[in-house]
Amino acid sequence: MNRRLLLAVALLPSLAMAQPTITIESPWTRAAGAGGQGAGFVTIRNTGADDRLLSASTPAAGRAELHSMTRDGDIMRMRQLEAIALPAGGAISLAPGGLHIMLIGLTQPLEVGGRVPLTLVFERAGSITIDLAVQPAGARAPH
Ligand SMILES: [Cu+2]
Repeated sequence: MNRRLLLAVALLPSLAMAQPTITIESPWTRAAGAGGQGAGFVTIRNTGADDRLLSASTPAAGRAELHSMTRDGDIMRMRQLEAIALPAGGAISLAPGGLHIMLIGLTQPLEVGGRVPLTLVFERAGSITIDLAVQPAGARAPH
């Protein structure tokens, strides 16, 4: 390996760190009472290599799980996922009726206009903490 190539390889990790590869857009949730359940919705844009969302956590709930929702006849079924794949250069929307972050055992009421911190853990990008904006109960979109 010549000297110039060696230098280029040595610089790669710092270049990779300089630019975040994951951005979170429109993070929101719905109003809910303490002790109940909530759902977090975000759009995740990945400008880097293939990545995966592995887990989520928030001080506002005892537990946060990655869920999918599918229609089975007249019944909507939720299923826990081990991870959500984020293809390179793609964007994944977590939205009502589909993928969401289930907030189980709310430790506080989620009040309209409030903000709920949520930490998302990615396989490559590491941890990212954002605030979910609380929308009225039954809202279908951030605004
Ligand atoms: Cu769910």
